[in-house]
Amino acid sequence: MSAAKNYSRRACLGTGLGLGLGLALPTAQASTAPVRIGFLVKQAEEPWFQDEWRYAGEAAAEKGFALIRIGVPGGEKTLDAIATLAALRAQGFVICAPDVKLGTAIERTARRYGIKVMSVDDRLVDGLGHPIEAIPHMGISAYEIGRQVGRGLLDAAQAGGWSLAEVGAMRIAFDELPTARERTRGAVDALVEAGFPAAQIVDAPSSKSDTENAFNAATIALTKNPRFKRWFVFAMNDEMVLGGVRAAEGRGLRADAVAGIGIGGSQTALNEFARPDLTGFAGTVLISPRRHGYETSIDMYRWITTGEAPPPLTLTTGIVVTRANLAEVRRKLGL
Ligand code: FCA
Repeated sequence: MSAAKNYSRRACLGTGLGLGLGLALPTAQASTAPVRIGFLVKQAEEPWFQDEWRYAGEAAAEKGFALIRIGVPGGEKTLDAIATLAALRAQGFVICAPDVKLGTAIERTARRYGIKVMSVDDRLVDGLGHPIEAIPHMGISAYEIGRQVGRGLLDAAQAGGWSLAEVGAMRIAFDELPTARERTRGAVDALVEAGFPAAQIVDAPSSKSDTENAFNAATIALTKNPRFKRWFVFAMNDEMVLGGVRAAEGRGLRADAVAGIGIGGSQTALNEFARPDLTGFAGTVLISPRRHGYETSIDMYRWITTGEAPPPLTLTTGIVVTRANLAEVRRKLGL
């Protein structure tokens, strides 16, 4: 009884152990070796990753394992975090790494400590850039979701009565990340297949996948292409599309001249849709942080406790939503 009581609190480990590290200790099972699972994400400040952590926390509460959340903004932090997990006697972790090319180092480090690893969102690659098949992965069906973005852009143009001849399509690119490349390739293909002129697609390369860097990339692209009266904006996630939409606003282009469709549907999109004014952020493809946070954690828990490995590859789907229905669709999905 008293042992169980000792475990029934939420402990936060000191900052010496790493950034944003919180350890939720289980309320039961104090007698058996406690299961400890790490959940490492590259951009802890992004709402998508906050959501993933929240749903991983639900899995931890349900199964009674300790969840160790660590933000890993860079390569060194990532390998340090795995060492921290080993010191805490964690048996496994789920990771969205800051750079997929860390794949081999992550795999090797995890093996050295005897810790199980599975990836989420961004699939880890080896030295040749090939996916590491031995690491189970849950990601989004990037190409198909990109196509949904492309179709959503065309729908928005049609709803606004735009002539496609005056529209530039801005691809805010983060091409070093394979899932980002696939997402925007899907959007480009859907546009071109529907007859949108390829010559009107403009690349805006961004150095990071966040709003600020996308804003800078988009500002340059807009300055270089004054010939377009209206713009489509697409990218790998909501944060980057938002950067593009804000950059267009900076040049006086408002909702009647800009249609941006993101990917995510988390708080970033909810905030944008809650604004009283209509902006160029026309919609998003809602993806499931519950599947990516809760399901991966349960998969890892099962792997540790029963030896049954997660499926090698799971790709989740998305739903196109707008300002009018995002909140409702999220509610229906229990998000
Ligand atoms: C990547 C992106 C996130 C989110 C996730 C599913 O990791 O950086 O914004 O889109 O995939």
